[in-house]
Amino acid sequence: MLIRVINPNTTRSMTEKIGVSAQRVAAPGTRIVATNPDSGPVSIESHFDEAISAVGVADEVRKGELEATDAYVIACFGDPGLLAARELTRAPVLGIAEAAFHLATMISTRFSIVTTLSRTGIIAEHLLQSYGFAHHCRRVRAAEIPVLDLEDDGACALNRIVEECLRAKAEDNIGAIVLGCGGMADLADEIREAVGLPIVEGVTAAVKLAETLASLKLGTSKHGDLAFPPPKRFTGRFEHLSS
Ligand code: 5HY
Repeated sequence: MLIRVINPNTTRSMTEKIGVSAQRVAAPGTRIVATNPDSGPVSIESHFDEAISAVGVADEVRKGELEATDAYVIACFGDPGLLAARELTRAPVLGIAEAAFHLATMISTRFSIVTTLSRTGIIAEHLLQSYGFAHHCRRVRAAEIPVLDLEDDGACALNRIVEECLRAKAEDNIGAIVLGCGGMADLADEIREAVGLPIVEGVTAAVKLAETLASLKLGTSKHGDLAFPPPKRFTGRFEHLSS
């Protein structure tokens, strides 16, 4: 099975780290290809970053379709371009936020999210509402760390995340915590150790759900709104998308 794990920002070191975490939990016989768009934001920390990164996600899915990809994972906690990506393929496409929400509600009645910046917390709140998980989530918290601090060992991002998780454990009356950034993919074990609560990490959650869907031959429905986009001409810098 071939799973293309797409990091929607363009920071290669974060893509590699996400790829290692994904391959570590993948079943024998599952090959992970971790990619990121050539063009776009080095980190996604605003609605604007999200909007631009969604085009990069679509480009990566189009490339994946030339390689007989069995499933896709969008490894950014805003699930940027998820529905558009589903239109472009018959394969299942998992967003790490959606995947984490599903698993968190199977192991706890209430969870909290710990993301990077409070500024992007609203994006997670919008997803909770649109996916129907808002009533399962107590709080969307932020460690107030820029995304790229996760790439800088000196930035003590881990300590900030653990502190916020311990505050959630003490104050939110929850049974689990969802990590709110793809760049936290390699931190789940250390955080679980330090906090003593189930920690749901989206990249690994999405890889296992992608394997499950693909092995059950459950792909993206092409009946209705996720059918392939109607062929049309695109102009200017998007002319290459014409079909
Ligand atoms: C992510 N940004 O998962 C989001 C996290 C966030 O570049 N990868 C990013 O803070 O919204």
